[in-house]
Amino acid sequence: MKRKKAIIFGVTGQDGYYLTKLLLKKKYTVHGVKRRSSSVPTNRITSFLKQKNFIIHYGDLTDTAAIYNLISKVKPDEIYNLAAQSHVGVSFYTPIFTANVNAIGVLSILEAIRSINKKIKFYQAGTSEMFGKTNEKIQSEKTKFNPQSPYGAAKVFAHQITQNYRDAYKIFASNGILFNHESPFRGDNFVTKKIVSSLVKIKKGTQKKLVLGNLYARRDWGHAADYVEAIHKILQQKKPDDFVIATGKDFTVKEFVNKTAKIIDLKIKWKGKGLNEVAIDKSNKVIISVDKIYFRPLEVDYLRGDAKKAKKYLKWKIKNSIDDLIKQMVKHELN
Ligand code: NAP
Ligand code: G4F
Repeated sequence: MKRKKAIIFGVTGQDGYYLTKLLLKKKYTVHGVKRRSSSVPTNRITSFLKQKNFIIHYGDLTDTAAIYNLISKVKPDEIYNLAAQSHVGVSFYTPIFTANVNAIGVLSILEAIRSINKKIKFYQAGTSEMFGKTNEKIQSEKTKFNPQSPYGAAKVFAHQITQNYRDAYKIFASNGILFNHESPFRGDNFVTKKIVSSLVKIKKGTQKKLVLGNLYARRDWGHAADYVEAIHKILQQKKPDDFVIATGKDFTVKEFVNKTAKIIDLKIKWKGKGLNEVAIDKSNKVIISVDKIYFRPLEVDYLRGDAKKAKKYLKWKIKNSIDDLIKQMVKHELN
């Protein structure tokens, strides 16, 4: 059988690593797109670089001509757009860059598909941040969007333009609406990675303190390896559609800290309130504190997803619990 060809924009990121691994296992030829950088951007994907069915190209979502030329040259069956300025907090400092990449970049891919070959299937990496400030305790495909950041607003544009191109030009274009997903390969400045990495170092005695922002935000945290399986299944459906991918369980940042501390057997006790809240160790030393520098101008207080539709139509299953996730992240940090 002929190998399928996929382009992955955002191949050097967390999900790029897991999706490449999955597609190579499924006998795809994978064309990954990396940006030029002054440091090595391919750290996560070094294990794939020598495989003959993995080909890396330079590109950038802000370069419409480069996107067009790449899609014309590769002639893929499927395109997965995972590329984004993906940090919500940073999007308040770089709102125009965030919109250019996360919104206009998506339109550039869709325009290229429209003019090169409407049969190319397209996946857009949407996010629970699009729900933003919501009154619904659990969010599904039917929940209204109310984004609270430049990141979330740009992703709403991307989601809706993907639907427009699907309806107007009959392109197989689908959106995932993925809730937070983490892994040992998570970027260093996301809260789960920061917590696990810091607490492991504190336990080893190589770091003194962990400083966090809002301890009371609630998130629905899953494992990236499980979520890329859903991403792939979304493009294998008979018809293009949109799917929420989530665990349905939510925890506060503080609960995530407590779970991690328990797993690495670090005894902590919380005291104080607000910006003065701290966690102390058994010798009364402050090892966790709060600083408003990590608070955002607007916060999304809680996110918890309803993935019933994905479970029913994609037959998607969660393999890793939050405890499995933390244990894997801890093991990776210890190594
Ligand atoms: P990530 O680790 O931050 O990876 C983002 C990728 O996008 C990296 O490969 C990055 O390249 C690339 N990128 C950034 N700007 C680009 C540009 N201008 N042109 C081309 N590529 C660019 O993010 P992730 O966690 O894997 O998430 C993947 C996608 O899912 C993102 O679109 C994110 O917004 C979305 N999402 C993530 C989650 C989550 O919880 N992880 C949840 C919902 C949706 P560099 O390596 O060079 O920076
Ligand atoms: O880990 P976070 O930065 O992830 P956030 O903002 O939820 O965004 C992630 O998930 C989205 C899906 O819902 C993705 F679309 C997005 O690309 C990204 O992957 O922050 C989680 C929570 C926030 O409420 C934040 O305010 O943790 C809180 N937090 C508290 N202290 C902190 C910190 N976040 C970070 N990054 N660093 C802190 O020190």
